[in-house]
Amino acid sequence: MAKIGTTLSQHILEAGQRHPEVAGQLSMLLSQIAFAAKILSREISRAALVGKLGLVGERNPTGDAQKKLDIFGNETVIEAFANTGLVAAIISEELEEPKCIACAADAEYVLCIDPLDGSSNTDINGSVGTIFGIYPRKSEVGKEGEKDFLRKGSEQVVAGYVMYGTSTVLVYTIGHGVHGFTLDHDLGEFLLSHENIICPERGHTYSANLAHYRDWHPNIQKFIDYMTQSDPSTSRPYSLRYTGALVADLHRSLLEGGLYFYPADAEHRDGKLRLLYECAPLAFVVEQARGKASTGIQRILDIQAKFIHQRVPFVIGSAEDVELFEKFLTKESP
Ligand code: FDP
Repeated sequence: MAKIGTTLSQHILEAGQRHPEVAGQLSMLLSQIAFAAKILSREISRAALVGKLGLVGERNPTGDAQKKLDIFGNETVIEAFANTGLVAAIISEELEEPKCIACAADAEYVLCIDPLDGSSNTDINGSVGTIFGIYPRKSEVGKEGEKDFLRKGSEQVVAGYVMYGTSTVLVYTIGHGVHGFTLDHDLGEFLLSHENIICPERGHTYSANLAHYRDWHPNIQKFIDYMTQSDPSTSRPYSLRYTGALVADLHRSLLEGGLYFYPADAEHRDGKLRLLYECAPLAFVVEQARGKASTGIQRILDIQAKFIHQRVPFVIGSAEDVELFEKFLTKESP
């Protein structure tokens, strides 16, 4: 058992000794994620002082207005990996096409990343995050590209997120439990603060954008009506907690139980969230912590991606809460 305060590097090293199949390059990959996260943490916290708040005036490949910090986050991640030879290609919310890394033609992995999740929160000093998922590379040398990413989330070997909130927390899984590290800014190190996170079987909060209530499937409306009725024996009514940043809302559900959902609505016919760099990595983390993640009908990690910026309806969190959402959606409501 590692001790609270163990550095991330030490923890990864020990995990590699216990699980040799994930040793070696994977620990270096996580170290680079942590390196990029430290730079982002610093820049997010001083963005208002160095002219990094606000919009760029462009839209990203899936149509979202880009913030200056979105661009900075994307450049930071790419630079963190550009000269390492660790990943052959990267897809990101901010990149139209996969970015092939020239010096890493024979790298063993590919990276899916949302450098700055919840960027609408940047200008109000709200929480934001980074989400990442790493897959073994599939393509032959020189043929890396989209095909490396069109696969199931269950093939991920590492996934996690960083939450830039009142503190900066990095949470990761290599398929053997979920562990959280808090950044000690003075030491410049991520230190173990949440060992072996287990998501409670059920919670008492839900996170969703209720502005879309009238557009949701009637069964989802019934779910909300049920969750907000009073019945102390089932912890109801559930309280609404919605920060506008998936990572922050998910972090709460992971630690305290509850669920987050973003279903299809009139504006988002396939849901809003992106399968490869938002839903699948978080699904891997939550399942490793004994929670669940689905579209409401299908397990997220079983979905075969069809294109890199694919969107899916999404529900994630405590196993019993997610199962209840699924039951309502499929009309087996109590
Ligand atoms: P954002 O667009 O600000 O990056 O797609 C990501 C996301 O934020 C999630 O982090 C967040 O939960 C959701 O979208 C917020 O969307 P709404 O503003 O439509 O509620």
